[in-house]
Amino acid sequence: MKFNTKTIHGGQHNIDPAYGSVMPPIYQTTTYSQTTPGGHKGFEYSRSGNPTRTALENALASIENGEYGLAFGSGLAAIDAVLKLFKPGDEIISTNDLYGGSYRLFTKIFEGLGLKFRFIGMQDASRIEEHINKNTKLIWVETPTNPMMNIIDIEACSKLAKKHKVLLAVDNTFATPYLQQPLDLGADIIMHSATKYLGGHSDVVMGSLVVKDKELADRLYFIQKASGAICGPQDAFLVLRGIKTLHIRMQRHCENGEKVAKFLRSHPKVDKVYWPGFEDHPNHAIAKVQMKDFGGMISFTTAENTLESAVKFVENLKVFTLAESLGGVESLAGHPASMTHASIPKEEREKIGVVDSLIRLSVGIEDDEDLIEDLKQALG
Ligand code: P1T
Repeated sequence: MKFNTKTIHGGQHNIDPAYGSVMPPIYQTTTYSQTTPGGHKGFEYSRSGNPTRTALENALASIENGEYGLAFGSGLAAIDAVLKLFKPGDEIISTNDLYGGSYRLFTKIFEGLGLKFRFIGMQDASRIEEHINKNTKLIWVETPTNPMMNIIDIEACSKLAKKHKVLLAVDNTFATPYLQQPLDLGADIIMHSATKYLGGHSDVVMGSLVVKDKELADRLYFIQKASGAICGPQDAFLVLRGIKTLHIRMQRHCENGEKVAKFLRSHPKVDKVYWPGFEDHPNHAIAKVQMKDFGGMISFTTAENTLESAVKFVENLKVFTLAESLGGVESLAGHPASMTHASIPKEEREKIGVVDSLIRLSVGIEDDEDLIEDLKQALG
């Protein structure tokens, strides 16, 4: 089955044997009756399993070319489950350019529990190997990175991970399986903030994991059940519905993203524009091979290069909404230094380019002329 068909039908077999409803029912239930202890129809308690969640988890596995999907109450809850695979003393190598909340979870929670993190630039994958030692258990990749839009070579990371027998996890939130399929490139775990493009309508907070390996899936399922950070059935339904239009939404996000990136680059009040579709983007060659298109996420700095100019710009927007998050049908603008990446110390974030004049855009699927007109008036 091709991707555009999988988004609609993938993993959805015999979803409602009772009445044949085309969408799975929302099983808003805590528990399931048993005829005798253990005599149930596959579900006993909704933390360990719920049919609406299962329908979503099967769809997630299908669109990522995986075998097993797991849905959680947020993207961070999904990352938390991955980190619980490890024990004190284990080391994790992570990209140094990543969502601020992931960085906060790594450094403020899991470092305290004895895991050790090394944050490094991964744009040149050959530099990762020198950080691997006998304690290394996981390489954590986010690509494109949030918010600097760096591209990391997943296949090169996977070769290193296999050589050293460590796991490779890819946060696929920005790209989505429409643009890149990390399991096919050798990754072991795909993580999503399903809050973003998978849900697609800014009405759900959710996270997911997809894997191919049965033993890894069993360990993650045990953590999901034992720690309990699951999503509810109503949210599972909404994300399942979102996934059905993922391919057409992504196509438009990419088209609008390209127009906005080119417009920004030509504007005198804009300094740098970060978007992997530009031929002179340092990782454009990898993006071209690894991704189907370049996405609708763009970051840029103002020509004035001051906090005030960035704040003034976001305050002047009318069609774009100033808000955290991304990946919904509506266009959003964010100021990473004070919003999504405020939990990264200033010296650390400035080293990777998250300066006070940086603005991040999640380009939505509105009419591109209205979006460009809005940016023009706000810059003016
Ligand atoms: O917000 P939550 O669903 O818990 O997902 C966390 C997360 C993980 N990974 C990436 C790449 C993310 O972008 C996020 C959440 N990001 C935002 C809220 C944001 O505005 O960047």
